[in-house]
Amino acid sequence: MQAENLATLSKDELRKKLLHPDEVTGSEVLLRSLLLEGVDCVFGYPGGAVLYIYDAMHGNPDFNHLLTRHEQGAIHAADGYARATGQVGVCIATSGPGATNLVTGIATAYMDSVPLVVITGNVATSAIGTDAFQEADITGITMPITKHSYLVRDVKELSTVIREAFHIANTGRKGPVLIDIPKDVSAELTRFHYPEKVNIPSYQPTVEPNRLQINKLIDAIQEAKQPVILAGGGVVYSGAHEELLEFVNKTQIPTITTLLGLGGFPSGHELWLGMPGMHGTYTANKALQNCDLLIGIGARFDDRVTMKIDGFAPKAKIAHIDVDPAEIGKVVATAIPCVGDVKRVLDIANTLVTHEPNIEPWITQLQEMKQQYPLKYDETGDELRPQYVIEMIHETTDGEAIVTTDVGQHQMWAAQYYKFSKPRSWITSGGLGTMGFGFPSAIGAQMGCPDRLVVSINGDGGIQMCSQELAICAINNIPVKIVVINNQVLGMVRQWQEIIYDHRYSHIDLEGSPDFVKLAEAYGVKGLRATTKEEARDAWQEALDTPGPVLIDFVVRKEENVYPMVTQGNTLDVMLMGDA
Ligand SMILES: Cc1ncc(C[n+]2csc(CCOP(=O)(O)OP(=O)(O)O)c2C)c(N)n1
Ligand SMILES: [Mg+2]
Repeated sequence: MQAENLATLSKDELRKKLLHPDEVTGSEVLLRSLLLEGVDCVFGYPGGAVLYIYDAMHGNPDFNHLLTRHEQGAIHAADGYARATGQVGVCIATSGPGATNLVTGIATAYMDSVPLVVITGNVATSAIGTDAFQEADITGITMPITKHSYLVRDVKELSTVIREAFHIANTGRKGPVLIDIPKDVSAELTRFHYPEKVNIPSYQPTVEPNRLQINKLIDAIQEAKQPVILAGGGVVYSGAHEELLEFVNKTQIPTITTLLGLGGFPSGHELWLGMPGMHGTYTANKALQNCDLLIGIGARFDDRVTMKIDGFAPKAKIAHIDVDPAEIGKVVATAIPCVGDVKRVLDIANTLVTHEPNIEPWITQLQEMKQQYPLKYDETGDELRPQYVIEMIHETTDGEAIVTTDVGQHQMWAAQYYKFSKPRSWITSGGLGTMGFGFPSAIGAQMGCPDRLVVSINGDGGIQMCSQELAICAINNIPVKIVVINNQVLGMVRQWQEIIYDHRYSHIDLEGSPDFVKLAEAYGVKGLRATTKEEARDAWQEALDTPGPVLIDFVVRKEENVYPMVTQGNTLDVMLMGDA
C-alpha cells in the first residue's frame, strides 16, 4: 500500500513534492505519474527492458510494488484490484515474453470492461523492428484486446500518455490501455510536468443520455404487461446499484442479474429472479422468454445469456441502456436505445417514473415460479457436495465477503449459491472465461480492500494455472482464503462430455494433481483438507479464525453437475433440471 507519508498529502502537496524543475529519467516520470494518479499498488515482474524502471523503484519508499511469480499473476491481480475498488489496476512487465505473458489477462479485462493500465518495456527505439533480443510487437499483438495502446517514442510525451491512459481506461466503457515504453525512453532525461486536464478530441464518450430516449423507455414501461430488467456488469461499473434499486422499487419490474451483474442488485429483494442463461435459474430464463418488454441495463446480451439467439425473448420489445453505442443492436434488435452512463440514465428515469405499471399478475406468476423451482441439489447423506460448501461459505460470511472465482463448475455454483447483495463483491472472468484468474484476482482484491474478507473459489484444475502466487500471499501475509473445490476432474468439461458427448470422457482426469495441502505448506501457507460435511465446517471455521492466508482443499463428489442447464443450440426455456 502507498507509503504513509504520501497518503497523508493533499493533491496539491503531492504535486508540489513530485513536480520540481530538475530533469528526471523517463522511469522517474512513470513512477511520479502513477503516484499522481493515486496508484497505491502495482503488480509486476522485472526484466531487461524495464530495468531502468525497476532501478527507479529501488529504495523508493513511496512506491509499492508486488513481485508476482508470473506475469499472468500480475495482470489478474491488477484486474481483481480494479474490479474490487473501481480504480484503475496497474501492472508492469518486461518486453517480449514478459509482455506476451500478459496477453490472456489483457483479453480477460477487455472482455469484462475492466480498467487497467498495462505497462510494458520494449527494446530501445533504435532496435525496434530488427528482431532484437526479447522484442515483441506488443502494441500490435494486443491491438484487438485493448481499448487503446501507446508506443512511447519520446520521453517528453510520456507523462501526457500516462494521463490519457488512465482517463481512457476508466471513462466511458472501461477497459485496458497498454503503454509500451522502449528502454532508451525509460532512461532519457526530461523535465517532469503532469497535465491536469486531458484533451483527446477523438475520444468523447457519451455519458450524458438523451432525454427523448428515456421518455420512450418510460412510455414503454407504462404500456408493458410483462416487463423484465436484465442488469449486467455495467450497473456495477457505473456505481448505479442504488439508482437501479430505486428504479425497481418505483416500477416494480422483476429483475435478473447477469453473471457480471451479480451484486448490482440485492439478491434478497423479492423482485430478484436470479441469474439468466446457460446455468441460470428457471424463473429468470422463463421470464426472459415470456416478457413483453426487456430492459437491458449495462448488459451486452452475451451468448451464454441469450443461448439460441433466434428464439431469444421472442415476445419482447427490447430497450437497451448502455454507455457503449456499439453495443446497441449488436446481437438483438433494439426498439429503444438509451446511450449513456447507466447511473445517469437511471437517475433521470427515476425522476420521470410517476406510477407503477399494472403488472400484478406477472409478478405473482414469477413469484410462484420462484417458489416452485428454486435452485436445488441433493442434500442427503454425508457426502460432501460443492453446492454445500458454497452455501456454507455464504452463511458463515453473512454474504459480506469479496468472492473471486476461477472458471468451471465451481464458478457457476458460486454464482448460484453465494447470494450477493453488494456491488464489487463478486469477481469472476465472465466474457473470456479465463482459468487461472481466480486466485491472483483475489490477491489484487485483497490489496485494494485490506479490511474485507476475500475468499477465492477455485477448481482443482484452474488453481494449478496460477498456484505459484501462493508465494506472494505467504511473504506479504495477504490473508486470502483460498478454496479449492476439488472434484478431481475438469468438471465443467466432464459435464459436457457426459451430457452432450454421451459419456465419452476424454482427457479430463486430473490424476497427478499435487496434494494441495502440501503445495500450500511448501510455500509457507497453511493448508487444510475436508472430505465430509463435518470436516468442511471445521476446516472452514479454522480458516476463518486464522489471520493469514489459508488454502482449504474441499474434496467433493466428482459426478456432481451444474443445473439448470440449457445446452447449446437450445432456447432458454429448454432447461435440463437434474435429478434433485
Ligand atoms: C485457460 C483455459 N483453458 C481451458 C478452458 C476450458 N475450461 C472451462 S472450464 C474447464 C474445467 C475446469 O476444471 P476445474 O478448474 O477443475 O473446475 P471445475 O469445473 O471442476 O469446477 C476447462 C478446461 C478455460 N476456460 N480456460
Ligand atoms: Mg475440478
